[in-house]
Amino acid sequence: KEQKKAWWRESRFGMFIHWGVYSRMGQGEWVMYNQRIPVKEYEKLAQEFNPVRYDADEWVRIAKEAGMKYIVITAKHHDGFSMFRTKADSFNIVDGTPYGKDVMTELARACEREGLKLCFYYSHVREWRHPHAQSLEAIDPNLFGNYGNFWDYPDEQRKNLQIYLDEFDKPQLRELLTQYGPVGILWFDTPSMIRPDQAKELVDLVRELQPDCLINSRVSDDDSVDYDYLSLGDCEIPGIPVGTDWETPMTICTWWGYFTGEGNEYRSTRELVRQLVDIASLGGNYLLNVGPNGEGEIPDEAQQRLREVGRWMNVNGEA
Ligand code: FUL
Repeated sequence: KEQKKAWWRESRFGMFIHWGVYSRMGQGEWVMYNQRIPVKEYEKLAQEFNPVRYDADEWVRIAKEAGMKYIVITAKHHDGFSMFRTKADSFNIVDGTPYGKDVMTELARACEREGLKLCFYYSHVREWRHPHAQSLEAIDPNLFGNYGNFWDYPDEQRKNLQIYLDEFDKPQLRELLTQYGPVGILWFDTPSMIRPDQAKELVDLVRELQPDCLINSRVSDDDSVDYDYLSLGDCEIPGIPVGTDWETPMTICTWWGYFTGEGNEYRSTRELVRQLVDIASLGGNYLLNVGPNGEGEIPDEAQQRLREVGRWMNVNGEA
């Protein structure tokens, strides 16, 4: 178990990528929830998703030159759109868009060529498209509709998370772990509402298919579920050593998914380097996010900062 974590411990720095059909709208990955967009309406976005400027080699080059050693990309976020080839559902990049190709195949190839680990973010509980994904209301009636799709599916009592897990998570995890070669991490998000026994079913599946694949702690809130390292809260940097393997998910700007509106501030290169040093000195990993646009490009502001971080790494980073 310790052995399989060696690459991750040595890595220290990874690239997080939030990319999906929402990227076309430029309003972040929560746009469906924030605007209460009905499923039928949201599905139309896929018909216009055509990221012709996507170049996996270029993305991997950007990550590598910044000194990053692994890439965690959103295979499926809360909106339920699959950015990979899947039989579970046609709302996916291959069958549901004019682009018609599996972006993960290219990314897996490019990562392998350059020696970076490919890892998948997977939203295993929170989902706005599937009628059986629950909202927090299921555990507390005061939390009406919280983070679930209550506008299309208002009747919380009829929802049964197990159906969603069986119809989606399990077949899709199987696909993600068999279609692209070795997967570095299955980055689960977010644990709310999943029972420990249900989370264990997912963990067992990952262990069975790829015993070396790491699992982050967001798979479950329950400590009896066997994960490999702790994901801290979004953008959380601890002040003291944590005492176990941990990672900070951080955004390079205000949002995770591509955002063009007001109030999206990029962190300065100085701040990014500072965060990297703080985190590494406390023994953690720094997972820094970029949000490519609907065309498939990593925004210039992000690229420029990553180049500067890379220059700093060349001088100061460990080989
Ligand atoms: C959160 C998600 O809700 C955000 O959209 C983002 O993916 C972040 C890394 O995790 O819980």
